[in-house]
Amino acid sequence: MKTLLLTGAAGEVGEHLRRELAGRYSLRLTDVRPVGPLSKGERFRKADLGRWAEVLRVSKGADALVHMGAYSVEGNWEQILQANIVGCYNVFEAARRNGVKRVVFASSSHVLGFHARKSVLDHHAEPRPDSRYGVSKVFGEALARLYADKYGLEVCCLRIGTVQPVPTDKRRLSLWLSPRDLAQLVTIGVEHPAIRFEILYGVSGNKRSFYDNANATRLGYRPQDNSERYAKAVLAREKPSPEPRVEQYQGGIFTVAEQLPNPAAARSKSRRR
Ligand code: 15L
Repeated sequence: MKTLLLTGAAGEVGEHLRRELAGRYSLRLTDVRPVGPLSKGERFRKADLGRWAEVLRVSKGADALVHMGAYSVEGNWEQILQANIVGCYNVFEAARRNGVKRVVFASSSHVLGFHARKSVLDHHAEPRPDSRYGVSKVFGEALARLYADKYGLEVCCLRIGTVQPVPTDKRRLSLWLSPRDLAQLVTIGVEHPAIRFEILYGVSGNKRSFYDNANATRLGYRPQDNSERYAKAVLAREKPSPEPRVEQYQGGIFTVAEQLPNPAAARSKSRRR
């Protein structure tokens, strides 16, 4: 059984992954916060991704790194810098130094947030980040590319939409990723023999998707869920934003996050990863 290091294990996405991947991998969990009760096959080691020595230590001996840990909403520059720029660098560099060949990197739909909602984007789309958070994920993808080209790391970047048990608003009907579809994508990222550097969209098979996810289909992704079954209920309670940019762009509230008294409120109903 392969050993995976899961960063960000205490976050919402981490919790879903732990449940979905249980029994299929030996899971080494890490986070700055404590995780919920451990199951069989799980082990926890606390680490701050901004601290090099800690990242080097927890990643030793893993077969693959599943890097979900991040400041996962818009934040101030210091927060983003530490968790998502320094932290991400530490993870890739630790993979290289420890000889961990495979990395699954949680990128985000927010690398593309200033594309219009009516666009359908494939994996060659030009990055148009909607926030400092989105910029940090573009940085992560660039780092992934560098480590793949220069050091032969095998990296699968998942541009994750919103991981939730069910989609909660109109924008997320286009971005929803069910926990079991997330697990399928992570498994492809860990197992697929042909991965060198790939960008896949982390969304379910949503009818209203913002994306053409042909690259994921090519690697065998067959989503089991589609947000459409929730569309009627979601649209019935949807209240459009008075701010036109929120409605116009794929990034929604992230496109105006700096104007909010608390930018982290741009997470809107979704918890930190
Ligand atoms: C993300 O990338 C965030 O990590 C998550 O907290 C949600 O806010 C999500 O995007 C979203 O846009 O719904």
